Amino acid sequence: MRQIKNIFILFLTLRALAVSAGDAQDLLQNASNRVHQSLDGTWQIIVDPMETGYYNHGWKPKKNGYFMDEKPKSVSDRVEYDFDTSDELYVPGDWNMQADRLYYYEGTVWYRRKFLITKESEKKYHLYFGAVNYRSIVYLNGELVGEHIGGFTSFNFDVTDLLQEGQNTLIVKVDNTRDKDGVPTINTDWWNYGGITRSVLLVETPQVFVQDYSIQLSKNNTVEGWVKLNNNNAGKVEIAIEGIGKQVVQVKAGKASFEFDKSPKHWSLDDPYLYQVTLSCNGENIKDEIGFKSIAVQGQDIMLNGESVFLKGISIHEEAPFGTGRVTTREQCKILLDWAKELGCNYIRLAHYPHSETMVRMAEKMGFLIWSEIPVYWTINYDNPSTYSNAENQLVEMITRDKNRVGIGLWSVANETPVIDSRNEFLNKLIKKTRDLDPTRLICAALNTQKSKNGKNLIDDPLGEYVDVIGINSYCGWYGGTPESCSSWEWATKFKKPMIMSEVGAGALQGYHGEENVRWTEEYQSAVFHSNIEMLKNIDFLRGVSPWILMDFRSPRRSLKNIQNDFNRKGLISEQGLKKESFFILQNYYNSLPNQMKNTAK
Ligand code: GCB
Repeated sequence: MRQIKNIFILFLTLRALAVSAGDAQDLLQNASNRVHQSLDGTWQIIVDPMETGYYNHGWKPKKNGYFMDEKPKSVSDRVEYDFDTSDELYVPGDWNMQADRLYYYEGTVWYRRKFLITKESEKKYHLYFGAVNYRSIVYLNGELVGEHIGGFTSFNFDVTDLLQEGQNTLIVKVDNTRDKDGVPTINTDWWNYGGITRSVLLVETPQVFVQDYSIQLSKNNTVEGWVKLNNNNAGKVEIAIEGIGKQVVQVKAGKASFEFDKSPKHWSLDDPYLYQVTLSCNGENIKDEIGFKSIAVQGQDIMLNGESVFLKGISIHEEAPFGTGRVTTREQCKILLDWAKELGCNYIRLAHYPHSETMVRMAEKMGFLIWSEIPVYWTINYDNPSTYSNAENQLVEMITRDKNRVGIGLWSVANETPVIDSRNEFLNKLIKKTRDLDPTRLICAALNTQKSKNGKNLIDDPLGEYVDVIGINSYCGWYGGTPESCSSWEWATKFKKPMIMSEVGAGALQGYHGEENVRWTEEYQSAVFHSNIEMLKNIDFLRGVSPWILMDFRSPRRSLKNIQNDFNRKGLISEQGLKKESFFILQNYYNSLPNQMKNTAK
């Protein structure tokens, strides 16, 4: 009897371990191209500013919080919430734009989605979230699945054991409360859109499956890569690249490398060629489109496929056209990227956090080189080790998801951060981590400058030593100096490295006209662009520009009534899609420049 009891206790312990909450598991590579059920659509929601669904009156976590999705068992039973009769929100989407009462809301919203499944015993099931801002706790059928922090990266959980045949109830607690120790911190110049902002998928794989893979150009101009199976499993993976070849890789202890001894056609800005790739393992066929390029720095040049390039770019927030909040559809990505093409860009800076996989994939297919960054922005807490872990985790998640995206040329670790020891150390560590994870791309950060004694803008931030490419944000004519003064601004650098002017710009209300010296007019913005372009022409180590910004975007810091109305107005295009004069000024500048630069490297 005692033995049976012990076995029972052991069983309970093992079960508890198996379903215990944890951080998200290793990212499932290329989730949306695997067999899946979409959980997008209408979800039931409960807005919970007091965290009543989570804590009791003594602020202790409840055992029977909203995640239990309880129903009264009799008419006299007391259950003070009911998802069935509650409001609804669409997923993917931010909540701010879907309900007036949630416009400025920061706090917790509980999301519930019921779904049916026919469970197959030989399959594994993974719950995949494209992004949830900012903190999420996930429950399936009343059990805790896991948690995730960070608003712009993808994560997933293995839910095979918790999934039930037939009906399942998925509940996600989403909390976008700003946090001084968070990444980003409480202070940003963008809207803190809350919610399940990207798609949710229930992905099915075999028991032994391809967790992750990397396929890219080797130093010898061949195709090389590795493939990783879940849980250090062994197995065979067939890798087929149309036009290159096919091979079966025997994976012994989780991970195996491979090489195709053939030189692929290169992806380039003018011909963004992608190969059709299929990875097959235990009956699963994963389709991908992968391109091959080389990118390096030589002196003050950025070398793409061995040739020096000038990056004609624009900064973009993940903000949907027509004032509708976060980008959630392919069509919205297409509108933004078509505008960038029309502007004459060959490069985009996806600010200030990782954008969706859809955006990155579409951009590389259209021939844009991409700068992708994590929200280490302004004054995050550089002294707090857990802030560091959070930033590093977001970096790892960004690189893990996008390492096969040939369009990505630059990983940025930070934007406009103060030059202090703790920050130098923090960012240095992030740079080292980036290099370990991906030695094939360039590392950069957007920095500020200071005036030197002779009045030049001096690039001397100690971080310049560690990055490959120096990004500089400079707002001559807006935050300092008159528009006319910019053309005579001179630049000097302590580093023999390429520089990208990662931001430059001025605000204007589309359709507001007046004299050049009148703030907020299109004429003022145009004057700033004209004189800054003259300034840029004189910086001999300049290898790229991404002015701020393609389209006006929502920011709670921008409250000037009738002009800003909660929008940062530095867009070249209004949020309603109307182009300002400065769009055409930049377009003229870009049209006058070739993609290729004379190679000035010594
Ligand atoms: C900056 C920031 C960007 C802001 C911009 C502005 O330097 O990097 O996030 O939105 O200035 O408009 O002030």
